[in-house]
Amino acid sequence: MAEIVSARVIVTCPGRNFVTLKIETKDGITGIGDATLNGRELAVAAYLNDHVIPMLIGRDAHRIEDIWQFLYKGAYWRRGPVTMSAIAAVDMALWDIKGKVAGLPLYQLLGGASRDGCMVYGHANGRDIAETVSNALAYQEQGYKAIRLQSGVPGLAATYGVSKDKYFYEPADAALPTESLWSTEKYMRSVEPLFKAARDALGWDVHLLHDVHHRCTPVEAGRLGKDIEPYRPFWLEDATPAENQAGFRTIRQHTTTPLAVGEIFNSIWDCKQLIEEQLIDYIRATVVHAGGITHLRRIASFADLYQVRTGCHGATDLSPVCMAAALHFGISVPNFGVQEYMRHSQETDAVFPHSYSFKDGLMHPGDAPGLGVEIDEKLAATFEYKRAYLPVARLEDGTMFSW
Ligand code: GCO
Ligand code: MG
Repeated sequence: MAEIVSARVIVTCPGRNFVTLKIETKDGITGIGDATLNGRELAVAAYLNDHVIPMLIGRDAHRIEDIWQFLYKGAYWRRGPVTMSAIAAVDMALWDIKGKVAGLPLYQLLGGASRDGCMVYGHANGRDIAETVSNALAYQEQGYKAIRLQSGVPGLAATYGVSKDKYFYEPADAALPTESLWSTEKYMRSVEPLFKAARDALGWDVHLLHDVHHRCTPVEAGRLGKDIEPYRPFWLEDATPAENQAGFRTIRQHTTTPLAVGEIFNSIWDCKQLIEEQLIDYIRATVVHAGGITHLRRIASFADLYQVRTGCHGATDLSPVCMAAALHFGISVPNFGVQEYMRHSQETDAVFPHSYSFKDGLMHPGDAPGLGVEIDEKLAATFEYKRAYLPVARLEDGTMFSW
């Protein structure tokens, strides 16, 4: 028995907001979990503080599955990003504790390494194709084997994925949502030339990815996938919103470009049909938003039956705690595909010292016991929470659209 004697929520903003749960056992062993839900951070903090922490005290930290089931079934209100992020934070912290008690890095408890490291993809973006391609070349020089390409669209003032800063793309940039204008027609004309220019400059020995960020209809996505097929993309991400899972049938009928989806999914039920009907190739659900390591492993096992591989979301709003958890998960599951790696700012890395590392395009979680990441609480306390929202998009006639 490793009795839980305390649990608390730490909110910090080292350049951006993060919510972290820290659980402590009677023997003084601590574990941490990421609970960050971009733009809705304090809802998860309140869910944990007001409704989860009182139920954790006195429980056995080793009973990870039982606590997961207790929090999921016991809430009566199932699923949803707030609930599932809170459960994920508890789950990560408990796996961290179990690893520390065992004296083993978490991936050893998950079956050991299935590969040398996790292939990650970096973000190359620019105001135009030339700038994006030159950034992509810089990633290639740093050893990245997979690179995501996002470029400004001629005729649109701003678009998803194009940063104001060369290295760090941080979309949650204002205390109230900024608005941008969107045109699918202008966008669709810009993607094929981007891939052509990238293949010409980078060659064929590097994986190229692209994120549509939910902005096409299924038939538009089918056309887009077909347009870039000659450049053999690794994946087309979030081609259309996925609430209607059957919508992906249309995309599949029109293109062999591999499809990835799921960064906003919270549960295996959000991707059941997509996986079962083999409508996607990569599932992007994450440790923090999809119920922790316990639930993400369930999703991965299910996906493996249908030759769907993992491709976890790894933007800057997922903290280094989530990144560590994703790498332990990724290095151990049989059907790993790729891991997104956007890199955190130096301030964030200082608040969350960690053992994971990047080398030759792969990342390794390191061999520190547990997750291999800690939180420097003193430093964290110097960065006060600052409300920050993601932008919204409207069509050129003012109609509200998907961002
Ligand atoms: C990605 C994502 C992010 C999200 C962001 C929202 O593929 O990395 O689409 O950029 O928009 O994480 O919080
Ligand atoms: Mg995305």
